[in-house]
Amino acid sequence: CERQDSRASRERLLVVANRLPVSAVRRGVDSWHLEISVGGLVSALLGVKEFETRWIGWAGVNVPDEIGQRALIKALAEKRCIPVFLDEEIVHQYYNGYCNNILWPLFHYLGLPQEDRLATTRSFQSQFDAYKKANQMFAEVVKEHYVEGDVVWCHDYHLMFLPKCLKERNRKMKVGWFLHTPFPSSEIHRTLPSRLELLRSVLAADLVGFHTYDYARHFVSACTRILGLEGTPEGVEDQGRLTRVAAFPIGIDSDRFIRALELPQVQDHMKELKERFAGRKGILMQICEQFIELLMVNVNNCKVMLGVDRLDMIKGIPQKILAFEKFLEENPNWRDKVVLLQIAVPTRTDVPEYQKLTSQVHEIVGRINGRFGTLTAVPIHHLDRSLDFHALCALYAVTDVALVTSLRDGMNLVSYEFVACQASKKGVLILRAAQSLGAGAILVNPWNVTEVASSIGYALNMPADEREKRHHHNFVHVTTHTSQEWAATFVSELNDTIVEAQLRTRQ
Ligand code: ADQ
Repeated sequence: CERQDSRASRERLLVVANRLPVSAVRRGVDSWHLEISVGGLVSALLGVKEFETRWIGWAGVNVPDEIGQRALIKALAEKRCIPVFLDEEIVHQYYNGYCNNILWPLFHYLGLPQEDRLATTRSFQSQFDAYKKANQMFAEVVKEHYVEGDVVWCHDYHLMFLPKCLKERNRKMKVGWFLHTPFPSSEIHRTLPSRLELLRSVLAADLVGFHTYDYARHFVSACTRILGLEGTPEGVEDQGRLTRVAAFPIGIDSDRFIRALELPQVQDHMKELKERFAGRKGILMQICEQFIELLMVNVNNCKVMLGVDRLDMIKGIPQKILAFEKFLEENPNWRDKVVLLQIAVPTRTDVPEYQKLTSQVHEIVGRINGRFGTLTAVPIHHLDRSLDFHALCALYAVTDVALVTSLRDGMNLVSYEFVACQASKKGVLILRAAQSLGAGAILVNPWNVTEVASSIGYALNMPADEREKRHHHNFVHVTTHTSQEWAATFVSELNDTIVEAQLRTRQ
C-alpha cells in the first residue's frame, strides 16, 4: 500500500551520479550546447519517469569562470540537471585517477595498477584525497538543493564516500546507494588500501543496492571479514544500526525501444539496411557514411552479427573479434556470408590503458580483414563512435546474432536493448554466462575463444522454432524487468527501510 502511495505522489528524487545525463560543450562565453551522454547508467535512469527527478552531477567539462558557470547552471536547469563544478586537477586525480585507474579495474577483477600497490605511495594517497574532496563537493550541492522528504539516490563507485558526507550533514536524509559495476569478492576488496574507509562510508546509507545477489553477498562478506561487523539476512548491522543490503537487477525502458521500431525514421534505416544486405544500393548516409560505404561491399543475404560496447577493457572486444576470426578460420563456407559490425564508442580517452586498447582493437581488425577480406568484402566493420538512438534501434532490429561477451560487467544493457528490438526477427543472443538474461541466450565463457567461435556457428545455423522459443524467454524478461520497475522498487524499499528503522528505535 505504501509502495503504491509513494509511486502515485511523484515523490522528489535527487539522483546523484558522477556524470549528468548530458555533456556540456561550450559554444561561447555564456553559451552552451548539451549532448546526451552514452552509458548504461544514463540509459537506465532516463527511463525513470514516475518521480519528480533532479539530477546532480558533473557536466564533463572544466568551467573556471563565473559567467560560464552561471550560463551552464541556467542551461542545465531546463533539463532538471544541477552541475557540480570540478576543476581540472580534481578531475585528473579523482576521476581519471582514483575512479578509473583504481576502483574500476579493481571492481572488475583487473587488479590495482602496479605503482599503486603500496598504500603509502603518494599518487595513491593524493588520488584518494581528491576522491574524498570531490565527494564532499557533491555533498555540498546536494545539501543546497535538498528539500525535506527528498529521496537522495547516490550512484556508483565514484560516490562511495558520499553517503557518509550526506549523513554527516543531515542525519535524517533518506540516502540510498546503488553500484552499477560488480562488487568483487572480499579477497579482492581487501587489497584496496582505502578499503575500511570506503566500506564504512557506504554503510552510512540506509539502503545499499547491487545488480545481483552475488555482488550483495560479496559486499556483506567484505563488511563482516574486513570490518568485523555482523552480516544478517537483511544487511549489515553495526552497533544496533542496520544498513539494508539487497539486489535490484536493472532493466531498460523497453517500451521506448519497442515503440521506436514503428517510427518512420527507424523504419527507413531498417529498410535501407536490409536493401544493403541484399546487395542493392541505398542512401543510408544518416547512420554513418563510413559505415555504409563498408556495408555496400557486402553481398546477397549476408547474416549480420553485432557488437555494441563502450570501448573498455571489461567489454572483451579483442576476445570477441578473435573468436569471430576462429569461426571464419574453421568455417570457410561462411566467409562471405556473415559480417560482424562492432560499434565501440570511445570512453576515458585520456587514460593510457584505453588508448592502448583502441590501438590493439584496430590492429586485430586490420589483420583479420587483411586475412579474410576480398576485393569486394571485408568481414569486420569496426567503428569507434556512438550511434544515435534511431540508428541503434534499426541496427538491433536487422541483426541476426548479437555478441554480448563482456569479460565482466555489472549487468549489461545492450543485451536487453537488442532483445527489445527483435520482436520480428527473433535473432540469437550470445551472452557471457552469469547475466540475468540467461534462459534464452547461448551462454559462453568470453575468455574461451574456441567456445565462442562454436557458439557463433550454432547461432547462425539455429532453426527458426528454437530461435523463437529463446527469444520469447528473453523478451518476457526484458519487458517485465524494466528500469521503471527497478527504480520504483529501490525507492520503495528505501522508504520501507526508513520506516522500519524508526519503528525499531521507538521500541
Ligand atoms: P556500461 O558499462 O556503460 O554501464 P551497458 O550496460 O552495456 O554498459 O550500457 C551501455 C549503454 O550505452 C547502452 O544503453 C548502449 O545502448 C549505449 N551504447 C554503448 N555503445 C554505444 C554506441 N557505440 N553508440 C550508441 N550507444 C551506445 C554500466 C555498467 C554495466 C551496467 C550499466 C547499468 O558497466 O554493467 O549494466 O552501467 O547499470
